[in-house]
Amino acid sequence: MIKLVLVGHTNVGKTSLLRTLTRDVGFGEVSHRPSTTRHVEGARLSVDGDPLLELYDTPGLEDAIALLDYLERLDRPGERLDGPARLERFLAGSEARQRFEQEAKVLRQLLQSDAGLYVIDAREPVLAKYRDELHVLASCGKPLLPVLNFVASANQRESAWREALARLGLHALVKFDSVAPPEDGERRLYENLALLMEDRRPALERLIADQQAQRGVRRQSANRLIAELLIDCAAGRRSVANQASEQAIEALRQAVRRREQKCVDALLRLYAFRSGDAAASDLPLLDGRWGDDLFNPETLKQLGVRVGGGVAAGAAAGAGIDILVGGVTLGAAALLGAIAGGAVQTARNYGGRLMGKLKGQRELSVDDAVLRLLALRQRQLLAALDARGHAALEAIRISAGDEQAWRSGKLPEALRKARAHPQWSRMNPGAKIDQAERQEQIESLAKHLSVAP
Ligand SMILES: Nc1nc2c(ncn2[C@@H]2O[C@H](COP(=O)(O)OP(=O)(O)OP(=O)(O)O)[C@@H](O)[C@H]2O)c(=O)[nH]1
Ligand SMILES: [Mg+2]
Repeated sequence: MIKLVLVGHTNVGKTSLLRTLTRDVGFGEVSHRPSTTRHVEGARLSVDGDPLLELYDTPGLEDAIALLDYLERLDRPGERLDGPARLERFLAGSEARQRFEQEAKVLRQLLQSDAGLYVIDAREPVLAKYRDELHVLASCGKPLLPVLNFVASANQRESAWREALARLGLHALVKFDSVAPPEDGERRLYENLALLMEDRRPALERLIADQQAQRGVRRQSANRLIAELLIDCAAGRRSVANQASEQAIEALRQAVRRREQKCVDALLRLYAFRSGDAAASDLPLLDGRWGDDLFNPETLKQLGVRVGGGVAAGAAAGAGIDILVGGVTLGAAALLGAIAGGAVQTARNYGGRLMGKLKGQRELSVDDAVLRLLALRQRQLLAALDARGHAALEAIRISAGDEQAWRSGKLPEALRKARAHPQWSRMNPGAKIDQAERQEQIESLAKHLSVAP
């Protein structure tokens, strides 16, 4: 097992980095105030039940200049101690329990570890206190890998830090913003560690491979969750008398809203984020919920979703479809599936006889435009979760991607099929969600979702 310790000045984001590396939003305490972490605390990463890596968070260093002064005066006349020997003397003395108590905790932990990650706030100038800090840490005789945090910030000073670190003999360095981590950030971090600890390379490579695999599995599961949402909504129906009441329309809308929320919650859980983490003001995702209503025509407009399509075509063919405002369609049962799916020809072939039989029995269903909107929103949420570090405290920010295919292109075949299979929707009474054909369509739609348009 590899023991790794996160060290550095106070408030540079050590606890934040640990949260992101362990995907644990609940680890320790993170705050903009200095000296938040007061004790050493660890977390463990395992692969297939084998513990591979232990990560330790430590209190931030505050007074390294005074500590370095003190250490340099520990040598007795005629004596020249090396770094670890001098630290040993320091840790055995009384100052390690008094004035330098916090610093002693950090140094003890580093001495017990295989390597240290020296976390840097890249926005800071390279001050004397940081150089002294590095000097003290380096005297532990353990490999140190500097990690530049806050590199997503506009006023970061990467080159100044690179130069200063090189002068101290530290040439390897990784950039890792723990709030917006780069996609290959963890891989690069562990690869750099493997260069510093050749004998630990196999374990580190296993960790890298496992994290890559997990990322793939997470994306796959996410696409399946979205596919299932879309199938449920495409197949969702509410039977009504010939005239749809406001109440029935609202009931269908509510069912769809609830179904979408279930998908949002499941995605947040899958990515190990809490819905509370998403609390914020002016964002589409409020408190883990979408603020813009799914059935507000303005929402469709904002996302550039085409309204009309299959349903309008059906209506033009005179097949007894009424388009109601706000994303709900009223049509004859059975016909609805075929028409909403765009198969106008099929609808015509039902002929007068069948139409007569269905008289008085009509159903509400959800418009294509709403399906498009659902797909776009969940895909945007997924992209945001994929790029989010577990140290992020701000609300999840959604940015609109291009996604022209979902805005106005042809909808995937699976959704057209689902239109004709009300029993595929969890939102309908008597749903048969275990049907093999439903599963097949969900898989095919998930695959469609996984290839970026
Ligand atoms: N924007 C941004 N903020 C960060 C990043 N890393 C940490 N923060 C913020 O910086 C502040 C300090 O983070 P902590 O993780 O508590 O820092 P620490 O080094 O553990 O601090 P102490 O325990 O007090 O020594 C918090 O407000 C974090 O949200 C980052 O990469 N980007
Ligand atoms: Mg901390």
